[in-house]
Amino acid sequence: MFSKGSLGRKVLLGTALAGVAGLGGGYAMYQRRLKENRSVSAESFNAAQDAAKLKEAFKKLCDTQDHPLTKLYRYTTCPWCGTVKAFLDYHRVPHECVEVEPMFKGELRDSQYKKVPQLRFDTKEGPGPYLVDSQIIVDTLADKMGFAGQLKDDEIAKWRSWARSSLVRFVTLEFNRSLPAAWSGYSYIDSCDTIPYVNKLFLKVIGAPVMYIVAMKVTKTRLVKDGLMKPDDDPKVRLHAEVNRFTSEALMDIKSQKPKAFHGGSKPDLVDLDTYGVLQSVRGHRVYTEMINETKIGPWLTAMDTLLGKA
Ligand SMILES: N[C@@H](CCC(=O)N[C@@H](CS)C(=O)NCC(=O)O)C(=O)O
Repeated sequence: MFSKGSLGRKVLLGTALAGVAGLGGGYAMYQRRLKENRSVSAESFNAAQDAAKLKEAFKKLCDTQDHPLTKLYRYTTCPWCGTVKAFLDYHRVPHECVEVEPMFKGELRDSQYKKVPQLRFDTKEGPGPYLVDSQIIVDTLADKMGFAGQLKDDEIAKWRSWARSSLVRFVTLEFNRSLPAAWSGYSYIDSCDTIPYVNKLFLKVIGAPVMYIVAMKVTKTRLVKDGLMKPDDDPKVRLHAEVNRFTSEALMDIKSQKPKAFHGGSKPDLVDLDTYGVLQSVRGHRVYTEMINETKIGPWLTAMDTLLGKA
């Protein structure tokens, strides 16, 4: 098509080289990040916090006058962050969300633990102790707030584990099903005033291809290996089937075989909060709209929205 040495050929070659360099750079960054993320475990980081200050914070979590200045460090599109946000919103725990810029994570510079979600219980005097990892956060707060019984229930554990592993993976795969889809997934960042434009662009150029590759090579491979999908399955069809399974099985009263408003019965329990939280990671996105229009989840989502102050 292009003659040897022509401008078209040079541009094509230049573009291909830039693409390979970009992907190579993205992969190197991804590997470095994985290493950094694994350098401190959530358990050891939590254990190193000031226990007396944490105890004090837990005592006053919902105190309308004297509560800690609780900060939730999160990515809007992180499903695990969604589970913490849902818990805090439902239980009216006063908090402020800090949107972490996903490329350089400058907002986490004071924390040695590099994943989100993280809670920090600040006081008027200054920064306070952290509690990190979504399951540890939700379980710890549930225990402190009088819901320890739910943590011992096998049926609740089964559906929470489904929400936190299978559902998260199906949502991630459908969200990043193609390169343009992965790119569009970062559009939420455009409305974050705290994130500089250059970071936003960098995030899309490097982050979207990396997320696409991770979804195809890691998330899909695990789902296939665990027997949850076949290699040729359409991710959207599988996601919708899982969501419908939630409505027909988790929202069904086992004894009476009648549908119930929430897994928890007349009010949500940790299954409802975790599942809702995971799905909030795609709120406002095509994936969310299609789920509402093409599955049976709509009425439950609307009921949850009302209780969590989103309606
Ligand atoms: N088990 C952790 C998983 C948290 C997690 O992997 N969060 C992702 C965002 S969805 C993260 O922070 N990844 C590290 C990164 O972005 O560098 C939890 O439940 O909190």
